Amino acid sequence: MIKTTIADAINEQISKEMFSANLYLSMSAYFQSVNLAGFANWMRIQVQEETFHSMRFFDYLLARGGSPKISALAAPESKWDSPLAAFQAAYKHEQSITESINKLTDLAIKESDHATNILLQWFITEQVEEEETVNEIVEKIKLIGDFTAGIIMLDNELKTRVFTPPVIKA
Ligand code: OFO
Repeated sequence: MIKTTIADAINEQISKEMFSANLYLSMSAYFQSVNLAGFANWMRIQVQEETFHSMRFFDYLLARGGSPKISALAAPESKWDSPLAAFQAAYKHEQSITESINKLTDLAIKESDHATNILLQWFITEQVEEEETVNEIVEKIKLIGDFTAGIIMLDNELKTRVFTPPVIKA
């Protein structure tokens, strides 16, 4: 049976992952509204990634005899000044999620909850990838600058992203 302190922290993380999904869905709508269907597609796939993350915590909590609690979520922003501003906001958000995962890991170590610590190792690695991927796009947009054809080329590249459920090793 999982300790209440850990269960509460995991429930908070479930909400954060669900908020991430909503934030990226909102960004997807923004990109569609400025006719960047590839950027919009990339964000939609990100929604699936975040839903996967929240469900991983949800299922883990159930497996440990805890009770997932679904909380009300704040509304995400719905407008950004530019594709760069949106991706910079996504990068900043991912950094905050990394910090949250790190704090959760500190707690699991403090409470000697080895099983939760093992689960969190996957998320620690995943956050390295999340930050890297988003930052790569931020840097590409910066390189492109005002070159409209470059944005269209990047849009075409982002259009190809598909959701591949991560392979979880036992
Ligand atoms: Fe769940 O990694 Fe992004 O937020």
